[in-house]
Amino acid sequence: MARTIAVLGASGTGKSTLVDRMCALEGQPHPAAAPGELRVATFTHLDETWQAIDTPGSIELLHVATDALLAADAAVVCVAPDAAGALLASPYLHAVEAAGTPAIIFINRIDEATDRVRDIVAALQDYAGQPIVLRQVPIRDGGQVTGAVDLVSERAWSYREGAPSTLIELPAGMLDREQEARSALLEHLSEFDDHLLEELIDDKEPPSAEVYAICAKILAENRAIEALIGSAAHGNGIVRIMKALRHEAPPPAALRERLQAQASLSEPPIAVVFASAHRKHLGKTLLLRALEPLAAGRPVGGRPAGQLTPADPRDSHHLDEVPEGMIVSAVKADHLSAGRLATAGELHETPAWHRPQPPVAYRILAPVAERDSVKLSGALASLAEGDSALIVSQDPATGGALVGTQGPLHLRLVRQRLKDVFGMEVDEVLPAADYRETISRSHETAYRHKKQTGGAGQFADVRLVIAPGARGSGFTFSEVVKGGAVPKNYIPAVEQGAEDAMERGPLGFPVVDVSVTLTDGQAHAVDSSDMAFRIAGRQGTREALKAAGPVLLQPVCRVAIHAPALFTGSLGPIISSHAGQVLGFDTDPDAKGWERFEALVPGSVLGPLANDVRAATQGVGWFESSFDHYEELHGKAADRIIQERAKEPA
Ligand SMILES: Nc1nc2c(ncn2[C@@H]2O[C@H](COP(=O)(O)OP(=O)(O)OP(=O)(O)O)[C@@H](O)[C@H]2O)c(=O)[nH]1
Ligand SMILES: [Mg+2]
Repeated sequence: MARTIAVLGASGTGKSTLVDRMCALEGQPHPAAAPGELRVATFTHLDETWQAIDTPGSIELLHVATDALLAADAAVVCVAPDAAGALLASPYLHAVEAAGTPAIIFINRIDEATDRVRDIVAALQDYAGQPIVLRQVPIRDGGQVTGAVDLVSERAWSYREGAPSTLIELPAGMLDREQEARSALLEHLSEFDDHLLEELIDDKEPPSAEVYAICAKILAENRAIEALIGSAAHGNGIVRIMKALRHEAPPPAALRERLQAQASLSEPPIAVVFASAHRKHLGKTLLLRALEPLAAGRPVGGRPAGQLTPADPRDSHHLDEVPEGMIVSAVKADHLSAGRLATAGELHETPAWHRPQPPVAYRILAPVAERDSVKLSGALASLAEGDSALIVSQDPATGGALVGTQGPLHLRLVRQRLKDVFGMEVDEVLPAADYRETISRSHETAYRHKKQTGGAGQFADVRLVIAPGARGSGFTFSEVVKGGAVPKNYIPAVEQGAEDAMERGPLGFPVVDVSVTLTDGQAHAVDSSDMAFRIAGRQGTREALKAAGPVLLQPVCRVAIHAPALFTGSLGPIISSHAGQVLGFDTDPDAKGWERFEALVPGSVLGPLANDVRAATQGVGWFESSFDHYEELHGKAADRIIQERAKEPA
């Protein structure tokens, strides 16, 4: 039974180094990571098989970290050894909490620590729903951390470069500090265990075995997060964290039950498909984790799971049977896709916590080479299959391929994959905001369409009144024609013509909130036709629109910015600088230590706003936006948009 850990945390906190070191404990080689993708490293430790999923740290790739959580029995959250770094750890603490994954915090780079470990833990606690219990304290010599004391066993260890630590006497002068930290740990733990509480009240020393058992229980039940310290680069604290995982990480059955409950499945899933990559020459390769033994030919989600090989891309030997807990890659499994839970017979959606944040940046992509234009949407669709945060659609205004990403780094990765896998280079364009136009006053117009070319002529005559409608009313049409001046059967054609004119108004944008009334007209017994009346309706409406004081409408969006509470104060001025209106803020129910800040902003500023929010929140803030209403835009800003639009082809 192979257990799996997901290693996540902010960029540069040493996740990859930690995974490499874990593999190195028993001298096992590890595969290299592809940029932006998760890496599965398999290694043994004391006769047990482990799989570590190394994830990229950029906040724009948070969705890759949550993919890993789909397949993880436990998570290791790597954090920097300074209290200020807690902020950057917060998205990962929230992700782990939402997923319900038992977690251990690894305070890495302890060789560089300047802050006290308890201050780091206190800072992290601001963002963690569960209590964080510190299991080790550093031994310092001068400014340097030279080892760690285990607060359960009360043993002191001296670090050695790239080698397991050696047991030493607890340094003189450390006893008080160690005792204080141990009391804090026991007090924390006693909240979860009545027997321990009684022992503490009676002033009895609890045996280490009992304390270890409580630690294992609270991790498995996900009631607290333990914090360990170490230095991945120097190989310190690696054995210690493996020891904690070995004793405390739950078996795959716990993940199976958790996913079943979260996704409300009537039977337990037998596998989870948590990632996919499109590889040149190989096609779609999926990573799936067996949550039950998969005997040869056993269907996964209705059909056999294709050709299975070990997760390590360098090992291509074919697997007939897959033991419980093992991660494998599957090729030629066309019925499967990433982000699915499989029972034997069916495929199901993953739980809600696995949904990525909405895109923060939109671009229209166009292939550089003409011949690629038909291939682009297919290529993007297959990339989106393995990238839950890549949202692909068609730009309604231009028909181009509109991609929504988590930011510039994510977009760059998408472009790189288009190039590497599909050999396609693309240009990117910022999509225009979705402007509209309307009219500011009523106008009456008469229009006669008359043509005499050769045989049959064309004749239609209409009198139209157009008037501004209420905001949100769109286009309405009515008629008050008396005495059949325009025969009934031609009236739908006039309406159609008027509607045609709404597609692009005199300012160049779709027209909304206008009512058109047909009041009178004339028909000709021979030359009138639906087509003639449609043309008259269209041209008449166009002329009327021009004369009715057209005004530009800009979309106004409601945004909910999610950011650490610390930064909420700086969001108000940002909203004002974009001509937005603050609606208010509240604590974020899904993210401890964060707030949800609501505002109305013009749709045209969503792009710059995304950058400003990132810049003001050390990169971790994000927002959701939805269209709210249209409002009139006048003056220079409007003129500029209208002039830009006039340059584009109709
Ligand atoms: N001093 C010190 N440096 C470390 C330690 N662990 C990792 N590093 C260094 O920190 C840098 C980043 O380490 P990585 O392991 O690549 O960090 P990561 O978390 O995988 O980063 P991303 O994959 O970019 O998210 C490397 O130069 C490491 O050598 C440590 O314990 N002490
Ligand atoms: Mg890394």
